[in-house]
Amino acid sequence: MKLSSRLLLTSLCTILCGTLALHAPDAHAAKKKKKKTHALASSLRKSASVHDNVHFSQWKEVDAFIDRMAGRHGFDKAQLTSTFDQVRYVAAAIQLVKPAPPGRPKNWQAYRARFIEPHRIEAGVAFWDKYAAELARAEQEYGVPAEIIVGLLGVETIFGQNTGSYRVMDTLTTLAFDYPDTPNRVARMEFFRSELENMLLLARDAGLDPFLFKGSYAGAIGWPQFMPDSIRQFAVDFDGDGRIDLTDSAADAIGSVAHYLATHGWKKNLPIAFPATLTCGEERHADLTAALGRGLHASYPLQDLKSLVSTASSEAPPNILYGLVNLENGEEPTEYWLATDNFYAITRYNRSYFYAMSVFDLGRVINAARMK
Ligand SMILES: [Ca+2]
Repeated sequence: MKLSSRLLLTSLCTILCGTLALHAPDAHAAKKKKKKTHALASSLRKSASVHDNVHFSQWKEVDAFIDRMAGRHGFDKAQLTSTFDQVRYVAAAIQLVKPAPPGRPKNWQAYRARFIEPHRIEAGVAFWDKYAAELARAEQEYGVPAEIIVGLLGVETIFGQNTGSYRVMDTLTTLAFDYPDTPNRVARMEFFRSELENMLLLARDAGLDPFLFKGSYAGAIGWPQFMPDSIRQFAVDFDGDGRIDLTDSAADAIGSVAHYLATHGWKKNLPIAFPATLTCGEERHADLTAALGRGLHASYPLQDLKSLVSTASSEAPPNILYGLVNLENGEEPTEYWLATDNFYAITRYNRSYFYAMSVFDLGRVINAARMK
């Protein structure tokens, strides 16, 4: 949802905990990491204090933004200036959007281990049991299976456990006007300004104080971590209480995720992905690279991929289109999958194969645990 980039979508806690978990088998490494985490927290605190005196309302670009909000949407300039007087600079957001240092190879199994783990699976079973009726109704209305909605809400926030505690006005304003110096800085600032605009419109339409909205360091809100623009466009009132609340209503979160996927290409009853085995040799390297580089959509008849990969599963229907997905595992062999447009619909939530596969996988694992 444009979530794409946001969609970092993971709270600071998830990231830190996930990183720690990766090092858990080695007590020494874990201890070292813990020290490092404390050092990071301490440096974030320090840099936060450096910026305690930031007054966004005095920034020229913020002033221009206020003018635009007044001209475009009829906001009162004095009122909006007073709103930006209360915005606090979030140094942690700046640190967390910086790209990871290069060098570490992609590793699907390590990524998977952060999300397909006992705590999340147990929480998923309880969530599914509690909201079985809402999940069934969402599946009925939007064609998105409960398994996928459950997998997605589990990956995003462990079913509402990690929705983020930053004031969205603070993080969005910080990122919109002081994004760090990266190659895509201009585009990212434009993105966050647009989300800030949507945040203010969302609050005004709901008759709420914009500072009441809490979210991740990147401004993603509630159980499904929707950005303000996605809330305005795709969130639904699924419990029928007359308002949309993605933070306190699991039903609204369930309906909104299903509606989002349905409007981003999800097709009812279409399968999602099938494991595949590479069968071609080095001589087909160029064809393999071309197939992997086709983009986030299914464009090959099954027959066309048969010279590159085989699928053990006889279930892959021959009459639909597929894309070829690779999940790299560091030094270990890469996993290959045949993906349908429903797999790619999940990437519209977050443009990452790892992300989409973890949603698919977590949903399946929770479903299996529930059947036991
Ligand atoms: Ca509602």
